[in-house]
Amino acid sequence: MNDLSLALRDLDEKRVYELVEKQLAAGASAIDIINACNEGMVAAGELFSQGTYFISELIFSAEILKEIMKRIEPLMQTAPAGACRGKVVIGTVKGDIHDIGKNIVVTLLRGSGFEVTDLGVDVPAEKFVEALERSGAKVLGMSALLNFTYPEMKNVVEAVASAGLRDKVRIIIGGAPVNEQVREFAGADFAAKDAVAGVEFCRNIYG
Ligand code: B12
Repeated sequence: MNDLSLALRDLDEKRVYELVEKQLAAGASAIDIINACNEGMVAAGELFSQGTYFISELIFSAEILKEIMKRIEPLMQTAPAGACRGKVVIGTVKGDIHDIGKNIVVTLLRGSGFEVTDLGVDVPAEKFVEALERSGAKVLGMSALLNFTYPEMKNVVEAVASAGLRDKVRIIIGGAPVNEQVREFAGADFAAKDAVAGVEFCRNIYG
């Protein structure tokens, strides 16, 4: 972990903002900053599971990260305004309200020229299906950070199949604990290790 990850883990708000400015001035990209923050958030999560941090500390870590995102979001706009590379539907699955990672994916996708329907958090399967039917998107992204929401991802994949859309829509999943086993369990096409991998996947689908 670098200084920024450690300062975020320790919830040293003032130092976090100073380090973001320092690293940007030294040439770090928005993605470098996000990756460092991600490590800090995972470490804060570990302190929570060990009982050192309480929910209030997790809420505070999320507030700090949201402030950082306000600062770096403008740096994530790489496509010319008005470009449309393709459509993507995305949301955090039912039962889960974590949205910082999903919002980063949305910002990166929009910044790369994709038209994104962001359904928000705690999204039931039928809402994903409706949005796919309405938009004609070829990619569905699901975010999930809680182990117990894995069956819900599978449920969404099955709902997409029941609506007759499974061969038209590629499904990606993401969120810190998501891996190849979860992908297989859910029946998704791709498990993204981070937001950049998700955007790459969408680029490949839309050529
Ligand atoms: C901040 C936080 C919260 C905040 C969320 C605020 C918000 N608006 O999102 C609050 C305080 C509300 C919260 C609540 C809870 N949390 Co919480 N939380 C976290 C924490 C510390 C950081 C999450 C985060 O924002 N990370 C930073 C972002 C940038 O990372 P990310 O989400 O992984 O996203 C990146 C990639 O994964 C990827 N990505 C994410 N989604 C997607 C989707 C697609 C399609 C793609 C392509 C890519 C992609 O892109 C991002 C950038 O690369 C994690 C720790 C961890 N290990 O992640 C725990 C953690 C996820 N929480 C946990 C728990 C237990 C809870 C609670 C149940 C606690 C409680 N007792 O109430 C509740 C659940 C509420 C609910 N029903 O959802 C556990 C989950 C354990 C598990 N695996 O099941 C964790 C792992 C902490 C821990 N170690 O115990 N939490």
